[in-house]
Amino acid sequence: MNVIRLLTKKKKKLKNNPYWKQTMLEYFSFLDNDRDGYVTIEEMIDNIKPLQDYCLATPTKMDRLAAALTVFWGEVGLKPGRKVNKRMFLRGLNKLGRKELEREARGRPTLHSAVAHALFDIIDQNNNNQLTEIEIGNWMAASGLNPTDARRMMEEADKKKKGYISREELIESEFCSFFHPEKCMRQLGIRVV
Ligand SMILES: [Ca+2]
Ligand SMILES: [Ca+2]
Repeated sequence: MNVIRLLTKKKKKLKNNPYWKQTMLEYFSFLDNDRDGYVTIEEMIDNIKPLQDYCLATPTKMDRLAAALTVFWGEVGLKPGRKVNKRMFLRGLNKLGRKELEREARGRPTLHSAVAHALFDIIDQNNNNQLTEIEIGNWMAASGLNPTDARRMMEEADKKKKGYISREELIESEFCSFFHPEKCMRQLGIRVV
């Protein structure tokens, strides 16, 4: 393998993108609800429980999300009963990212899209395929975030100013934050080198 090829390969690693790394470490802290320095799949499933009340999600919707999360995070290394620290978390997401980008490039459904679809169905309380600011606010409150940030998220994701976020927009913006840090950075006005 020549040097140029090596460099290109190295550059593609998500782990080497400081913006991605920081975002994912913040996400880790957010997921590590009991603050013990580890995340587990059990903790992830626990974290989504408030959605049932805040978004009036049916048990079917909840089960679908739990199942999609189990597959997605399973590939990151979060198997039942296994504790994952920050380093393992980043390494696993980096590895999954490579596979997900391959699936995306081949036009195959990503594991991430299964999670995003299930999440969309939960946030979309009245099942009309549109996420309003109120529905997004409920989701944020269920996740322990400030529901007033719903407006900011609407402004970022609702590009055509329709007054709602579509399924495609949610999936795209979520996938982007996980596996296309360069796109996200550009959207946020951060210069990509
Ligand atoms: Ca924990
Ligand atoms: Ca709706």
